[in-house]
Amino acid sequence: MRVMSLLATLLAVFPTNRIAAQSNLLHYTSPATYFEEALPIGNGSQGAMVYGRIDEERLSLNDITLWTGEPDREVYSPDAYKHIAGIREALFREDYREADRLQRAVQGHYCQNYQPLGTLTFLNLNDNEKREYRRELDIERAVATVSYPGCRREYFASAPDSVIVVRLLATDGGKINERFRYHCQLPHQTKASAQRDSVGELITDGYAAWTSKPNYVGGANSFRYDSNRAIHFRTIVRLLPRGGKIRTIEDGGVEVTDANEVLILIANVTSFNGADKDPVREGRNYQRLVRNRIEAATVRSFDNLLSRHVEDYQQFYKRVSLELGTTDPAISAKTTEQQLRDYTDKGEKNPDLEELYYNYGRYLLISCSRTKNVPANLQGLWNESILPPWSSNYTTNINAEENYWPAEIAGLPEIHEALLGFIRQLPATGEQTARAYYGVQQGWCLGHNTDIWGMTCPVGEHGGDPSWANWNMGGAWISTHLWEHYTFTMDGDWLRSVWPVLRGAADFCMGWLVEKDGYLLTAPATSPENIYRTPDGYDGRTVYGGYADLSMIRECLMDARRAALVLGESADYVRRIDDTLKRLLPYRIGKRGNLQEWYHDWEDQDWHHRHQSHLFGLFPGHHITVDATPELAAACKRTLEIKGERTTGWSTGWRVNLQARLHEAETAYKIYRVLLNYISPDGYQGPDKRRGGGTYPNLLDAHAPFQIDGNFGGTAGVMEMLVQSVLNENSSADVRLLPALPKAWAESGSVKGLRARGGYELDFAWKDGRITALTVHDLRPATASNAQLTLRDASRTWRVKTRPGQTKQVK
Ligand code: FUC
Repeated sequence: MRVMSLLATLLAVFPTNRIAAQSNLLHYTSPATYFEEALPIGNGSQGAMVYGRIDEERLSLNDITLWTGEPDREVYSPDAYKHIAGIREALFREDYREADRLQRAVQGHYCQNYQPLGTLTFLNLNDNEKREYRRELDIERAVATVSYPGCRREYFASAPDSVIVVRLLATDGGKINERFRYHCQLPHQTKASAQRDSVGELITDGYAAWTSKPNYVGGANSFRYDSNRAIHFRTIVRLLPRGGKIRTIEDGGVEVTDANEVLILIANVTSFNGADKDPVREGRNYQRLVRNRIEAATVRSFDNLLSRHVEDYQQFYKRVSLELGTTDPAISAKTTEQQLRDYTDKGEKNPDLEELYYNYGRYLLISCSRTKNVPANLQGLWNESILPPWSSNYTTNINAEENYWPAEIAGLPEIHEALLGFIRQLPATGEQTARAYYGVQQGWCLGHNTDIWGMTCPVGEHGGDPSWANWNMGGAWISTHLWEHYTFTMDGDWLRSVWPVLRGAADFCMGWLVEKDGYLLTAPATSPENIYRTPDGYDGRTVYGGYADLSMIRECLMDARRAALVLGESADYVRRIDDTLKRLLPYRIGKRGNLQEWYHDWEDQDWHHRHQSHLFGLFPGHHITVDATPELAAACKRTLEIKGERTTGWSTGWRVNLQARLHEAETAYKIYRVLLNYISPDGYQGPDKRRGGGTYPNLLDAHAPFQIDGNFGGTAGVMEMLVQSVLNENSSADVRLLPALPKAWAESGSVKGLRARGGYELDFAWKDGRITALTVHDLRPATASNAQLTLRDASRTWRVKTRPGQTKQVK
């Protein structure tokens, strides 16, 4: 956005203090009616959805550690493993009905629910005009603003000061007159106070249910409350007016009148103290902590809080910048929502919007993933419901992992840490699950869901559909993140620290495989959440030799093998893995030319099913590639053709990555555009409503409903189109530049700060699809030895020798 005339247009449209580039700004001309229009802010632990309403503002608040439940200590079905032999027998005599029936015995309890914290509303006592209304989210600074005649409001969530900050500033000679109230759906008490016309507070104490079930089983009736159990919290909303008066009002609120400015500080702390700690008896001293945070933030000025926040946020956000082309200023001048509509309906060319969606994924991840051992959940951290869809939990057959696909490539390894730390805890319950449910004596495993308590058992409570409930490859899948983190950072000390976890995941896989017809395979197996149709017309779930399991096991074992070599683990162990890999049932290509999902070449009940887990080896795995296994890559391509284009948000995001790995530039781009399809807010019922997978007006991903995984899948997909990398066994790295650059972005573009496996950061620019400038930064630990890096684009190859700390311009 360097063109002068464009700048002039922007100035006219946004006469604010500063102008964010279009690829860093969401902007609207009306307040949010629905959640899917509101703007998310977050400091990685606390977050808010900002509606930006004039008459009654609504700020929905969250704390990423507020969940129902308690530590997961009891094994729900201790004898479940006894049923495995019977299921296997049923399968091997091809009695799939019986296998499906018996699978229900191998199920445990459901996971807990992520909970909303509360809502701060402020009722405007002025009769403000509604003209010239603007609502923006500047993702370069992580600040939301709302302005209308008489008032300007700013909102941000500060990580260094652990508070959400809102400032209401009277403009145009007006005054602030507002009534503040706090609402909470959980058992709670709110106390309002006001002192000496200078400070008011709303203090809320509350607690979550000690147990609950997901919306699709127990619903609201499953919630059990006991004030002596479960996660407790205290929220303090401190109101600091400048000028005017402050007083409490009858119904528990605080009123500010005739103020020139009101600074609002919001802090919350829960008693959650780790997955294995009782949140009451061993909980955090949340009441003291929250008081300290509020007092410490109060000492700072708004400007100081803001500058500390921006500096902190930008240390992550500014690591990457991306230019894919220039948008017509007439298009940029439209609101983000209108741009999204026109992009969808008119097929408008809008590289700034494409960059914005990409950048938004980085913004969202930084904003929701900075809590030790508590990763971004199904909605990041933004949730208003006590019964959120799928509990807003961690679903491990795609969603939890997809959230972190962009982390390493976008230069956010610290942000990945929330998930990596969480994975480290899983063996604590996962070893029990391996023994009790599967009779596997070594290693650990993880089922379909997990929660803040790190539960690992298969869900379903003996009534869940085996297509999702019985899947047990969560450990194999999620552990690949450990190796990925190593390949990007080359931090051997770190790898050693997680080795028992990675090895445990691999050990479970090796203990779970059985031999049939001379090959190792899993039995029982399911393929997330797909259903096959046998030649005699049975629609079944349970199989032997499912290829999704095999692809995840293959990848997990390959990672464990590489890690064992790096760490100098015993040769016997490496040999055992090698032997297992050799005997794994090989992939097969079905009669449609597709990569087979089932042992037999059966029909799918629905060929357009959203899951594509058997393509795991192509992405996020690495063992199917266009160069090394071209037939399998072609079968993956065919599978995706059969599946078609219309699917859920997360599935669309995944497909961008899959197509990028296939080097199918135009298809990857087309699917990225499908991901950016305009979808109406769920509550909107007008005749022109749009439903399905895509993107809501606030650019959050529509499954639908809202799930954040599609945002992260899309962000990862853009990077996968621009750079792909592998770490070779001899520690050299191969980087493919512009492996799937579509025509729409080919003319000219640049990217700064993407990371490559082997421990590198890359800056490069292109013209007409060819690299014109390339810089490599060697980020490996200082102790690493010199390394060899090979980079290539469609027409050239560069070989670079580097040492740690070095920056090289490649000619
Ligand atoms: C998996 C998916 C669903 C949804 C849920 C949270 O079960 O199959 O589509 O995303 O997770």
